[in-house]
Amino acid sequence: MLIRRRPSWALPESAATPESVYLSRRHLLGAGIGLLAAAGLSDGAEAAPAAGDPATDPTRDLYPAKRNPSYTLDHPITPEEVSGNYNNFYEFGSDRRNYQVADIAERMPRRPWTVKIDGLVEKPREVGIDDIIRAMALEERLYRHRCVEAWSMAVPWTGFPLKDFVAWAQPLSGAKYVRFETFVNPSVAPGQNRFIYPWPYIDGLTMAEATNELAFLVTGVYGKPAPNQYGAPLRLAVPWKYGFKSVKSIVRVSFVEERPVGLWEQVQGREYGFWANVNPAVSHPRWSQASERDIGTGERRPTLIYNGYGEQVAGLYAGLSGEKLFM
Ligand SMILES: Nc1nc2c(c(=O)[nH]1)N[C@H]1C(S)=C(S)[C@@H](COP(=O)(O)O)O[C@H]1N2
Ligand SMILES: [Mo]
Repeated sequence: MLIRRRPSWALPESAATPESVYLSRRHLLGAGIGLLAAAGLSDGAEAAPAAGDPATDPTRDLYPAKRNPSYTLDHPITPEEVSGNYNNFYEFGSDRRNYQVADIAERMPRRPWTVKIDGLVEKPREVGIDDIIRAMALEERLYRHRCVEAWSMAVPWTGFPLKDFVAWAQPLSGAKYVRFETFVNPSVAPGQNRFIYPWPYIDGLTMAEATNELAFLVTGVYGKPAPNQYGAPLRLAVPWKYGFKSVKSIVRVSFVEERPVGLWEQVQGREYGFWANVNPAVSHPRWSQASERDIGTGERRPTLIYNGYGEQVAGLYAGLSGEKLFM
């Protein structure tokens, strides 16, 4: 079982490291270009990357948010230069390393950005992302993340509980699932020109899962607005499930009666199901899920049931034994 509610003095040193230490050389260079652009010293060539620069995020005054001490870790936070260069975000390509995804994602404009709230709700509407973020109380949580490909990381997300957003959206009683949808814009997301994938990226949760205290909507990471590769300006974090459930760059949240079929379930339903809860005892058809490689430390460690969050979420699945809960 994951050690929770540790006193703050027991946090690993990296958890208390100021943001400046996380800034990689590349990020410092990026900031320099941003300053030049702001001062009018550069030509138009720099304009495109600046559109995706989190340093210009209109909500940056809200960071860093206060850390919620209920969510801690028993191993070190993954350094930003590692997690920010190891990103599954197929809209921007499938080569997650060497800043392939990060560099392409940086071209995505962060504003204007709206989120459509529709389906079984009191009043369907389309809301500007800044209005949503400012309506919510931001907090920081240290969460583990376990990809179905057997790698893991631990990151300080900033955001707000999904259940607060659900309450704000005012779903009707007939709503059984929440469906999340990513933007479609092949002109900035070259992966969306690959027609083997049924864009947009979608996935979903039951209402009970969405209103569990662990389900989190992320707006920032490492104490600042999230860089695009993490799924700015709004992504999910459902840490007890395999990473593909954590939909990035959300533009639409729908409350529905029917179970959504996610992109990966559509592509390969035999390997990726709706529930996708982490379980070391249930292998992927092509590999074991018994252990995972920590991308920060490089260590291999045993995978935990519900990724260590069983105490909070196991009760959600009582009485669902007929379902494929772990794939
Ligand atoms: N829209 C979208 N969301 C996505 C993905 C994606 O390709 N597109 N990949 C998923 C997978 S497989 C993982 S492991 C996580 C990766 O999040 P990270 O880059 O913050 O580690 O995002 C998830 N959300
Ligand atoms: Mo993943």
